[in-house]
Amino acid sequence: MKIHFVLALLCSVTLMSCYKTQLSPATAVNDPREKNGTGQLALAGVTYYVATTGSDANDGSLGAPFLTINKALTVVAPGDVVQVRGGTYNEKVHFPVNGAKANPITLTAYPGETPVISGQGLSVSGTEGLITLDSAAYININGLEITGLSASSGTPVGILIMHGSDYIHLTNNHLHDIDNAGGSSYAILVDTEEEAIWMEIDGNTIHDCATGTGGNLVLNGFITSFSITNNTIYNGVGTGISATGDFATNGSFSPVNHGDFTGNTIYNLHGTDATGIFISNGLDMIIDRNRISDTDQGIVLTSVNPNWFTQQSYIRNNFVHNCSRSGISLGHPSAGVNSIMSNNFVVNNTLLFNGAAGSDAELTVWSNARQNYIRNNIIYARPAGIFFDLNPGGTISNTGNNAYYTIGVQQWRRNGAISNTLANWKLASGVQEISSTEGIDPLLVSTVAGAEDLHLQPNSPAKNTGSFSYSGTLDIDGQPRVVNFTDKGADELQ
Ligand SMILES: [Ca+2]
Ligand SMILES: [Ca+2]
Repeated sequence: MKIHFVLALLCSVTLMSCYKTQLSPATAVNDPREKNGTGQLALAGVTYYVATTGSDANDGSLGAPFLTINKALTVVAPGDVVQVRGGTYNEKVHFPVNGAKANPITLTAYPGETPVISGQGLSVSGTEGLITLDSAAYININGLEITGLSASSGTPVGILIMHGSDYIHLTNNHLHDIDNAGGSSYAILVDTEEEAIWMEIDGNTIHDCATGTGGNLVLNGFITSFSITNNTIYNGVGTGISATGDFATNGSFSPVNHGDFTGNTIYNLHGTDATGIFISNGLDMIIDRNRISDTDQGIVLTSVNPNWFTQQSYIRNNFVHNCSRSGISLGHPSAGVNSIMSNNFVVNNTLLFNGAAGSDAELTVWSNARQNYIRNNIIYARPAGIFFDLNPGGTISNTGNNAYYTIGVQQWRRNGAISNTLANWKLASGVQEISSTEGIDPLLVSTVAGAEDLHLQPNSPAKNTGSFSYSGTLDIDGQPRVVNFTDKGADELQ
């Protein structure tokens, strides 16, 4: 995964060089700071143990474990590991000591056991985490169950990361029931005005959080070079994964930048525009190989804050289906001219039966989204659905090799007017759509409600009819993206 992230960044560097004449601010991609030293377990270091049968007067050895996680974290030095035995720990956890390069501090489950950090009965004052990392560095948190922090006032958070914490790795944790239904809560919240670098959030499971106006996995602020990969988020309220730029402490506006959102599975989230993956004011974002279904919106790339524009991002190889609003949306309906977003790539996605709630389309481009590149997608609309909604001011620089299909009436929409044929759509919109098709069933494995499978049948006409274009190296399954010739959609037949 780490290699994949680096490859993705290299790919981004290559593409940036092609487009640098069209970009103005913040085109620097190479971070001069070192890129290693993240997450390696130290070869030497003390392992301390915590158990519900322990005592904080003990020495923290396996035979004489501590009682509380917080006690263990006060004795650790860089390179040390804290292993927590199974059972429930009813405490708010803080890290008073930082790790160091190649010597992180690791808090992890004892092998084969499930420690639960429970917020049951604990109070919440302001924005407060069950685990808090404040100005922390080189910390790994792995394999913990984190649950039961709820409040009707204040903002409960499962894992809270603040104030520019760097080299933080959250892996394989299980977070659930972090609730403030009438206010806001977060399973994981990164909220920082100081730059936070090299964060990894991988393999976590988040579910059944009533987050109100908060969200499940939310990054807000000046965050550079991060990866959010292979997480599963389901059954709850609020956006699945959100990343939003914000003002830095020096007063300049800072986009979330160089982020990798790969291999996440997100479903059954509702609330006010609960979105599978929502990115605003982002630079060099890769949204690759995610599976999103039954959320309000699928993937949104926008610039809500007019102080920065989202650019040079890739939405590719994703399955998105049964979202009540758009499957993929670029831009913002009420965005101003200062938030123009450009040079974004929507390639090799498979969209099915989105836009059920009203008039939203499978794919929507709003007025402030310019010079977008839309190729190789399978867009399979509901019988009354709309394939593509291109709003006034929105522009496309390159479209083609898309497959449009519905068993109902074909509908493309440009500035509110409907076209019913690909030829009329091209005339009305001015987009190219070279080698795009209409009315040819892409032969997905299943479009049956509740049993959707967006892979291709072996004889799909999508096979070998895409064109290689910024599609990445792997398909939705992690298989090679190109076999003979690129297939349309997120699945490559092997
Ligand atoms: Ca192929
Ligand atoms: Ca495949």
